[in-house]
Amino acid sequence: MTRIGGMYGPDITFLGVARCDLDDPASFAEADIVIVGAPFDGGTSHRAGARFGPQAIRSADYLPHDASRPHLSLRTDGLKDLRVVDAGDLAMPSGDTELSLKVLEAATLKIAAAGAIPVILGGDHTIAAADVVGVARHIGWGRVSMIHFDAHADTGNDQWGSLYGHGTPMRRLIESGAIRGDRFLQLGLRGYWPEPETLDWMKDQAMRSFEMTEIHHRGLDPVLDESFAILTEECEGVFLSVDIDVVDPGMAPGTGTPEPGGMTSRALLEAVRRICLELPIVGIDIVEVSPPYDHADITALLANRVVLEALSAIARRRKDLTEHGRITYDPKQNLLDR
Ligand SMILES: [Mn+2]
Repeated sequence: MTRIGGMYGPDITFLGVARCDLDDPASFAEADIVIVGAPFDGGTSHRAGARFGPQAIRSADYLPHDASRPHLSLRTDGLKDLRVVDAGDLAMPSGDTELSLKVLEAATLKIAAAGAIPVILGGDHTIAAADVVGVARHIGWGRVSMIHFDAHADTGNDQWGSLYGHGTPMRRLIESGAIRGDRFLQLGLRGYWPEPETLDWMKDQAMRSFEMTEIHHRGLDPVLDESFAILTEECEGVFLSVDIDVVDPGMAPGTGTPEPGGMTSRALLEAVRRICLELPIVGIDIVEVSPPYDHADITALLANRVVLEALSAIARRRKDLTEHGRITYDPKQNLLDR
């Protein structure tokens, strides 16, 4: 698993953060966050292209790539207050799913075992069947809970006969016991899939899935409050999986299976901020950004900001807990008074 840099394109890091090499433990031994690209799109059921996601997410920005981003609201710098390194892309040939998933699982296990949080840039959602497993092998089997943003449940039994694909990872995670069904939260589901038989299976697992229409009528914060209580019970940490197609295609067009009627980009960023502030995050993936279908980098920019929002909030959580023993951030306070 020698560092290959970019599997597609130049060897750049996320907004200029330092490089690391997963074969050289010293290069990430002190890291808080290890970013890694998973440029795999062999599991897409419709339009491919997410293999180009990691590079687009790393570079989508208009400021210098100087490894510094002071957050206007949180008053932390996620790239400086935390020790963030980028391992480059993993060698994940889209024609060999099993090999690709094996490589990714080994990588996230290595990162978690080093005491860092892996942040995986996808790739299609197939990769969740591996990146979460690597983290669960370290934290504890069934001891990691999941908060999953997506238009689709991704709980299919198989995809055209294949057990692995971007429509099936969540079923694999629950079947294996890596994540308990009753600690598996989904937000943003909508549209015309899956079929009732799969919804019955989800119910049997005691999953909690918030349809987009429930979020629309109840509001995001009550739904997050309800989710947080479940996520922290009998679990050591929380994995955050963000499929960019949870956001409305009008605000995230660059994706393989767009579904109208989604969240706004603002709502997603607010949710990611609260999750990373209030919960003990042990892993993050951001998937399904497909640059060939993007326009003006809209989708890649949003994914880049999801990563920054998460890191800024994790930095604020650590600072607040160290200095005050509790979260002191108040989103209603004016930025100049914080
Ligand atoms: Mn998905």
